[in-house]
Amino acid sequence: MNENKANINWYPGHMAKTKRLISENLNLIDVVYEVIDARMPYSSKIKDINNYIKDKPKVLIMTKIDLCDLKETNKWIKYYEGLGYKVVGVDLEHNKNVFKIIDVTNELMEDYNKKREDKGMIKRKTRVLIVGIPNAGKSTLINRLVGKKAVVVGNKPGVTKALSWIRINDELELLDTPGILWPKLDNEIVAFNLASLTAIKEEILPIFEVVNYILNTLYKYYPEVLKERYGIEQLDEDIILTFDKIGKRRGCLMRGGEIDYDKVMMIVINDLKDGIIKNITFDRYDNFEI
Ligand SMILES: Nc1nc2c(ncn2[C@@H]2O[C@H](COP(=O)(O)OP(=O)(O)OP(=O)(O)O)[C@@H](O)[C@H]2O)c(=O)[nH]1
Ligand SMILES: [Mg+2]
Repeated sequence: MNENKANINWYPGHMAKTKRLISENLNLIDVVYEVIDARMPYSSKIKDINNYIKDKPKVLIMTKIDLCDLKETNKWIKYYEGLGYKVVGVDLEHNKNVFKIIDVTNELMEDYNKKREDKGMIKRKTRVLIVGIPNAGKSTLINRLVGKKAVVVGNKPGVTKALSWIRINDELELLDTPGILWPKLDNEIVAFNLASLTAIKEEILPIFEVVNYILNTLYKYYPEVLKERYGIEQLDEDIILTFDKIGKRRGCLMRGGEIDYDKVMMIVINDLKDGIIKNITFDRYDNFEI
């Protein structure tokens, strides 16, 4: 893959602004929910997060468990637990394990609440900040916890535009925030994982390179998916030939019978985006140098 695709300086002003607003609100916060995508437990974790959420108690929430390869993702769960994180995996599509988060939050607040009680003070609402990369499922998580559609969600990065407080019940209040990244996407694998799994907009990286990366990654770790979905047993040395095969199989033909490559690329991108291709984890613990 092309070396100079790394070091992508893509850090829009609204992300810097969100970070500033988070810092300004930090003194109101008791607990932080750091939301990451179970299909990329390393790539989707904000690299400089400790710089601005300091030492607040944290819960690491892995969304999209229903779409991941649990065998691989479990290795990352163990890794993060080993670092001292409280990790909760959730499937927000089917509302699984969501209330485990509340139990963990209550555990984190137990000492603090006990101290208040001992001093004769009334129990205070727990205020939680939710942070994570774009499209990780932060707002969906809030809707699940509140039990109705309280905030706007969408299957593309950049849906939430402003910070907003949502009351869950008398004991819990959540601060939803827009997705953020870190200033330099200097690790090529991380950048391509983010693009492949809908955390950064398609146009940030060349779409051809992204699709090439997706096909190569599937071929390396999940060859059966390529076979089932696209009838491909082996990638061609010239990836265009593989595009041709996908195009023929999926009827992406232009007038005159030529392959419509834009359509082929969108089919692959959308198969991941829509969760049609699942049971996949692109970050491989065994191959990573952290
Ligand atoms: N299959 C599946 N889809 C999920 C899960 N969690 C979130 N999604 C989907 O992921 C997409 C993004 O959800 P949002 O809640 O809008 O993401 P966000 O983190 O708030 O994104 P921004 O506001 O853009 O930063 C939506 O299409 C959700 O339905 C999950 O656990 N499983
Ligand atoms: Mg959102």
